[in-house]
Amino acid sequence: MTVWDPRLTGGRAPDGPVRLRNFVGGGFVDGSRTFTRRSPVTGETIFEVVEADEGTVDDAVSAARAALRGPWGRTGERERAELLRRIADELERRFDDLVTAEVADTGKSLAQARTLDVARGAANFRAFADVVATAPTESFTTVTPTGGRALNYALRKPVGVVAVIVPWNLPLLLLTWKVAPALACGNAVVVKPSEETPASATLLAEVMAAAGVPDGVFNLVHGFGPGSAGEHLTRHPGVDAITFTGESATGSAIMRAAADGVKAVSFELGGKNAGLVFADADLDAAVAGSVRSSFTNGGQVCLCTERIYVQRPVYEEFTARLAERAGALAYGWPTDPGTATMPLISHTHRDKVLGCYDLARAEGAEVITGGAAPTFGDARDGGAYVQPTVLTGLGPDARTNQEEVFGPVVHVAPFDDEQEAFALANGTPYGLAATVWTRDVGRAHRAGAALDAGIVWVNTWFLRDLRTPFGGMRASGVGREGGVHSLDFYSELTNVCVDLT
Ligand code: NAD
Ligand code: 6OD
Repeated sequence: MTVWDPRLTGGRAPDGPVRLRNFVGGGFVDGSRTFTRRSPVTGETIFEVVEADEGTVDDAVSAARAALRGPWGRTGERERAELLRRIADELERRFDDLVTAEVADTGKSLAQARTLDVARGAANFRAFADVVATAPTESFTTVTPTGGRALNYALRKPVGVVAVIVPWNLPLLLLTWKVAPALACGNAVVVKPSEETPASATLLAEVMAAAGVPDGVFNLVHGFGPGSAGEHLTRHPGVDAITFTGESATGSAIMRAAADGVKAVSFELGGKNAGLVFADADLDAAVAGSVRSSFTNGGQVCLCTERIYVQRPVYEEFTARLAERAGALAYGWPTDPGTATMPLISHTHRDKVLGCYDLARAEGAEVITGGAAPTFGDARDGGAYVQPTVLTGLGPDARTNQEEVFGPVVHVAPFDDEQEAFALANGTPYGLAATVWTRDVGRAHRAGAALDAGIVWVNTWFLRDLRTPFGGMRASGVGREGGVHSLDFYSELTNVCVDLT
């Protein structure tokens, strides 16, 4: 794949759109049907992507099944851990190309693509190499009815062909977060990246081939969800398990498709995450942390806080300081050092987010900063930018405080005591992440117990240890991945019971 440098081209592909193809059975395959992808920075068409039809998806699943029947199906944990480390090495060798692809796909800053997205790609492979090489399995000695002894031990086996379906917000990070443990456990994968972000996944296929991943173990199909590659994959009888990150409504559709084949599912879904700022908090840290938690990646992280509740004595000061910092976030080209904002992923998503700003106003919100689309006077006016926005004045049941926006917007409201704060945080159908700012260590632990969220961060946000359980409760997901929890999803366990008498 040709990678081009947005620093030299102002976000445009120099020789017209780059063609991205599917990767099946160890090689790239073309096709007759294509779709295009526009740059979120300028609106230029930058990629022409070959859409996988039903036949291509079928070929990918067959290639994966064939790989499982071959030598790959007989590899041990240590051999697979070595392969994962070689993938991480190769990913680091292609680091700059992957950064370029990620920036082209999403419009995020080069600095973020380097330090978060692509760095985590390599880290994911190394982390699961360590996990699989060291994870113990259970064993028990059991007394038999005749007073003898039996030995029980659990064997981990691959689940089989795993479909990996991921969204557009952190494309390489989220894809490798699932591919790494799937391969660590000896599965073969068919991955479908978002139609919005096809480039870094295509480069990952090159990385896999160069690292020596056997043909058919990693397959890539491009396309959309319903009626396209996503649905063909989830309904395919040769797929054994589906791991999915994306919207809660899409999770429901995939669960229905998975029901027919009784396929295992792991879902990381949407959120409407709360931040709680107590009066005893370090306010400088709470303001800086809340700017990160609300506006990182243009607010397009499932873990972002879209609702902040602040204890009344510090509510006015916190809100004013947050709004000032949000209004001062630096616009710039993705390649400029210091760029702190980014376009939304697409013009469609920009229109949805601007619609949410209008809804908030219609519900009676006060817009403290932002609330519209910026203008630049250059090619970025063709892009998908919106202003970082801080709102106040709405009750907890307003749609603005209940529905995920997935953009750079946060609503701030006051509370009086801890019980009220915990109830407000828990007051949506979601349960992904919560962030608490306090100096009271007892309260920190009470928050961990009281908040209905898969992750509770105290005095920090998005601090990740890849060995920990990650996922959401209620409408935010099904199951947990991370560390040995990933091994649990990506393996089948056979308990072997041997009577030693
Ligand atoms: P989305 O659900 O629209 O799409 C995600 C993926 O699913 C894409 O590859 C898409 O093509 C595919 N898809 C869509 N419909 C499908 C169908 N019927 N069958 C099979 N595949 C289908 O999500 P998005 O807009 O790409 O991403 C944003 C959403 O993802 C937000 O809701 C966000 O909160 C969520 N998200 C959650 C996490 C998490 O870890 N909990 C992480 C990142 C993003
Ligand atoms: O850090 C991770 O492992 C992870 N899955 C992050 C998800 C971010 C959501 O946008």
